Amino acid sequence: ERRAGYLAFDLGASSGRAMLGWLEGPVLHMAEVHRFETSLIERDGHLFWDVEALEQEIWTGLQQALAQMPALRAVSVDSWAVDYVLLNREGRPLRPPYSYRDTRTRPMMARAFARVAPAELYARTGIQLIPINTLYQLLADLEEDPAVLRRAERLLLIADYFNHRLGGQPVVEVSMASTTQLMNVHTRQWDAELLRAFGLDFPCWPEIVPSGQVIGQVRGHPSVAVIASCSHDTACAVAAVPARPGTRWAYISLGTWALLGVERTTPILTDAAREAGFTHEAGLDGTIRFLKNLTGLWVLQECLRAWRQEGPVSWEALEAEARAAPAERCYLDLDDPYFFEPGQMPERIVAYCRQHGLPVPESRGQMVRAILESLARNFRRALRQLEALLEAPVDTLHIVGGGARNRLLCQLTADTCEVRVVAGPAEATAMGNLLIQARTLGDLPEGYTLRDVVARSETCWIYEPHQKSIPQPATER
Ligand code: LRH
Repeated sequence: ERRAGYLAFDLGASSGRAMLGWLEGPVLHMAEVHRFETSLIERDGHLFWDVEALEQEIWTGLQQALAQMPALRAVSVDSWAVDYVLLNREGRPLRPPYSYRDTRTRPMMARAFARVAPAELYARTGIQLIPINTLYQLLADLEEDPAVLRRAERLLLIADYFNHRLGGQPVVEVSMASTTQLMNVHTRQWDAELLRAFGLDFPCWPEIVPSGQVIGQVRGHPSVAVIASCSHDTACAVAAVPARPGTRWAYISLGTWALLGVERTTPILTDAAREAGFTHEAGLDGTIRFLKNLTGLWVLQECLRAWRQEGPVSWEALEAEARAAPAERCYLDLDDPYFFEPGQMPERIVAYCRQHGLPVPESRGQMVRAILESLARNFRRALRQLEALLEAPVDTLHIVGGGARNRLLCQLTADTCEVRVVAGPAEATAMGNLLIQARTLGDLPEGYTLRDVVARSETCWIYEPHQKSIPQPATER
């Protein structure tokens, strides 16, 4: 039996987890108590999330957590951004929520810009103009099924919806709200003028609450608080970057997506920032996550998924093969919409190479190498753009999230970007979620910030550019 602690549900695009966390002095301990798939449903050519199944998994995870820790103090859900659930008066979904990978939003950016110029939209929201944003999804709803928006009592984003199902108020936490592209970057409230301009001024918009707020108690377990930590997974991950004061640091939160940027207190709402595709998402404590959304491990994950359908695949063996493969043979533009949809990824890569006159990877190892090198090159481009916008160089690049475990990618990133990489924690999102809960309840030890606790709790690894030796630990434990 464990002492009192917190439960984080971290919902990612391919899997969800329930992580228990508890503090011993300034050290956070964690244990995974439940893991499940976050499966997409394909119906009539469209992609939806199975929120009923996910909710079942969440209640199962809660039971497992309570069995191990009866004195559980709080729970909080974080998830990917932009997708939403429309609720009826009884609080049930009016339909399963669409996935942002659904193609229905493709024509919607052009439609939006006919009403509000991109420069104006960016000036108001600070959000990168990409088709996955809630705004463009809602415009698709308006065209296809306007009645559904009129009937909706409430719109909640994915993590906020599950916090509500657990017993929390039906609110949207600010880091998540910012990703809709309908929140004003200055006031951090819904932008009423934009809602009107797009014909989206329905009564379904919930209150926006700050990060780290108690929003209720778990149904059936009144001693367990429901906390809106940061509902947006990337905001939790950035909150848990173990950055040291005095360094000029940037981060990549590296999972299915790669979110590369810095933490700031003031926006950079220039044409240059908009044209370079930088976004201003809301972070913990009023910070701004000035970052760029890049394709992360998605293409690799899809290759692995395809290969695993043919038989068992060992990542260690693949990584070794990729290390041994010839360098810099082929660059894939992983942000090309061509790679955006799921399915047949290895075949699509081959077709892409043929189409672009690139040497076709001859083995899985070569394909992995091409993907990782292409990622590192995209990181370099984004990092140089970022440094130009900041008018200052970055000296430390933190890689957090699952990608921090990918040693070859960390080294290629250090080499290609010519920057020191500090890799870890791989569990940044869950750590951020858990520590925001702890802080909300006043449980962080005196004199320690959230980031201090992360740095004490995890061993991170340093990759210097072109280093030949094995990575060194960067720890303060
Ligand atoms: C990463 C993430 C990212 C969003 C995308 C939809 O999981 O939340 O920050 O842009 O998913």
